[in-house]
Amino acid sequence: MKIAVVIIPTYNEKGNIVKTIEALAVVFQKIKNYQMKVLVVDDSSPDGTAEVVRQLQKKFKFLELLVNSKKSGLGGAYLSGMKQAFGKIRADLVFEFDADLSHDPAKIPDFLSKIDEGNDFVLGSRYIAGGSIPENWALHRKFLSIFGNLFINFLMLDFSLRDWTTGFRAIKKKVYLAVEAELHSERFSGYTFQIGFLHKALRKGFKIAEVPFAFKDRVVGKSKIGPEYIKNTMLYLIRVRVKELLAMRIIRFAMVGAFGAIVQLVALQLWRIIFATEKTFVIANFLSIETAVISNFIWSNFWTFKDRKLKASQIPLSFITFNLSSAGSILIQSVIAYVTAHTVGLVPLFVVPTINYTVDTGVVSAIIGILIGMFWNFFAYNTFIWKKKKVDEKSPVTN
Ligand SMILES: Nc1nc2c(ncn2[C@@H]2O[C@H](COP(=O)(O)OP(=O)(O)OP(=O)(O)O)[C@@H](O)[C@H]2O)c(=O)[nH]1
Ligand SMILES: [Mg+2]
Repeated sequence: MKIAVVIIPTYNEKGNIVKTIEALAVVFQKIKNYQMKVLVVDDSSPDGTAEVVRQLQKKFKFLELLVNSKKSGLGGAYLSGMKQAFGKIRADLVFEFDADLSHDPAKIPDFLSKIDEGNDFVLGSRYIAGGSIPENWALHRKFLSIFGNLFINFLMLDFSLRDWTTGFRAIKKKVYLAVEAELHSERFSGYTFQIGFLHKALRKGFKIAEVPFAFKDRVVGKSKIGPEYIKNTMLYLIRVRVKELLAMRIIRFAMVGAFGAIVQLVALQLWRIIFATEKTFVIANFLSIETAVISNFIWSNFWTFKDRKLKASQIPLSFITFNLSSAGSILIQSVIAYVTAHTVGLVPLFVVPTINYTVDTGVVSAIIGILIGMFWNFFAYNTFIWKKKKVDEKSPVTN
């Protein structure tokens, strides 16, 4: 029979742990297709939680205890607990479960069903139909909880999961094995462990499902969660998101392009100091474009296409091609501007009310021109300048 271990990290939960274990025992009796166990991971709680658990072990044979000599936060407790559960206890599956009765043990069979349906990871969710947060929570706490999770949905551009921060979870061994190897290299202090673990599992393509449950407020004992939790979770997510976006060539390309536009504007002001007259303005304009082109070329070579960096000997010819490609982009934009001006002309489309700004076909044609010009450039860079290396097909790119 498959073994499922409910891991309960505890720190000063003397007043809760008995009720929690008893409630789990009741649910375990109804589960027939898994051998259920509990592993309490206590960080030597000063209140003597471990001693209470030792007493309970006499009554409940499914109960195991792991005592860590020092407090290492929620992440540390779960890592040591999972190591023991998947190792010595030979679990196929673990649950993450709080000691404070916030998580409804009666939902455990629903998690198991989801696992049996082929999911690798199941989240107890407060934000899907059937789930809830305590009604008595203060408005600001409800607001933070709901919008915090919505914010994560938008940040990740992923709406398939609604409760990213839940601490009620079921995790298959293969997810643990895949994620754990990476967890050690990053210092997941305390509660960041939860969001980090989920994010990595998601990126590795595991099947993740949600089960609704009604979160209950702890009645006894103190919450260990502080305001730094929200900060750390958000910082972690923003950091990985920026990293993920910058790993995309097209994003780096767009950023270099946007920076080039700024370079061009600033350069124009500078060149105009030298070429100030109406006649020489053309020179200032040309030089500002060339300044931006040089900046774009350097950034593209050392950042956007850093994995296909040019050899010194290739640079002169590539730079000429780069200039031709940029000229092509300007040509495309000019043609689109010319064609729209001579067909539809400057037709007002709508007025932005508060600032009384008229959007006309000229603006639209400029935007379309820039976009097509960008597509052309990206295509040209990839095809003529920073060509995909032949060896890429055999060995993966390392940047
Ligand atoms: N072993 C161990 N357990 C911890 C540690 N920090 C928290 N826990 C346990 O982790 C579980 C969740 O902690 P809570 O403080 O209840 O945090 P929460 O449930 O997210 O927040 P609340 O809504 O305040 O209950 C509880 O069972 C805690 O006892 C720790 O450093 N070590
Ligand atoms: Mg709690």
